Amino acid sequence: MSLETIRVSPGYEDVLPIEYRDLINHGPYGRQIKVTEIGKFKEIVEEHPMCAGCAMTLFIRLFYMGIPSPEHTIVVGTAGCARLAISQANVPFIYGNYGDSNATASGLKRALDLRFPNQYKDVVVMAGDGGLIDIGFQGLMHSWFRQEKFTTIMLDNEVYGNTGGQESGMTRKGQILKMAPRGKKTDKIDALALAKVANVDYIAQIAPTNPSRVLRTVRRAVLVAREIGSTYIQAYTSCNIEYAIPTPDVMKDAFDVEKERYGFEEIISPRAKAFLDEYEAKAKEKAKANKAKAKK
Ligand SMILES: Cc1ncc(C[n+]2csc(CCOP(=O)(O)OP(=O)(O)O)c2C)c(N)n1
Ligand code: SF4
Repeated sequence: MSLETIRVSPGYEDVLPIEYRDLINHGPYGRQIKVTEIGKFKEIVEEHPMCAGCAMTLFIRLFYMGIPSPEHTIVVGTAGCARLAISQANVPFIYGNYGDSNATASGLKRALDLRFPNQYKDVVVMAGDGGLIDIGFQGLMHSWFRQEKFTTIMLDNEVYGNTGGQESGMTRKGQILKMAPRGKKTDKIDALALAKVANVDYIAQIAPTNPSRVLRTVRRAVLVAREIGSTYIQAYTSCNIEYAIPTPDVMKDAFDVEKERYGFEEIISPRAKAFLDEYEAKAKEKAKANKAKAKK
């Protein structure tokens, strides 16, 4: 996709649904969105069949606001709850087999680099904890060891939500679930430590309690993957159904879990840090200049 493929051919404006015209005229393409603009632009995901109040949908919505170039991004997903929303988004989506996401993304990213040598194309894997740390573990680790230049986002709801509550490697020890009635016997896998061992260039742990921070984290991860190497975001996105969290308490749970054991953390390699410092300083200068220009 590119801005040119999204734009309506002259003469066809009237026959396209208003939603599409809105997307072109008021969508987030070609510019950087701020959280404070919610309600004033056409979002990339507007409808989805996920459970009401699911924190994963909040994260996904914010993700699409954070990616630096939605018009040049492809998301790779797999079986699991997230794909119900990701497949409705106005950003191309590839549905890898359950467990194949990081292998699919590796091939895709390499092919895109060959096909579009003068245009960056961002690839992001967004999948559940089961899809990445259990069945997708081998593909995940090897993509990191090979330093493939794409971002992996684990939507860590600490359960197989989509299939009704089996334990995953990311479920905590002792946790009782519908399909783990005796409680999980082993510890939650430390996926952040695995990413460190594999020298992933940008690693972040986050809960969706601070929307601006989610946008910045997503942006940083995608930019580092674009220029430097593999990046990984592990996002706590509770499953209110399988963990029986009453809908009004979903955000309270996110704040509580963040405070207890899921605090915001960024681990950035020296080369990624040097890149981000320069990129963000330039972006700040540009924003300042634009503001001064607008005042005149
Ligand atoms: C090869 C294969 N095995 C099993 C399944 C069945 N399946 C679909 S979704 C899912 C679990 C999803 O859990 P997770 O990846 O943690 O995502 P969540 O639904 O919790 O977001 C399973 C086992 C499948 N689709 N393909
Ligand atoms: S089952 Fe859980 S993770 Fe899946 S959509 Fe429902 S609340 Fe969200």
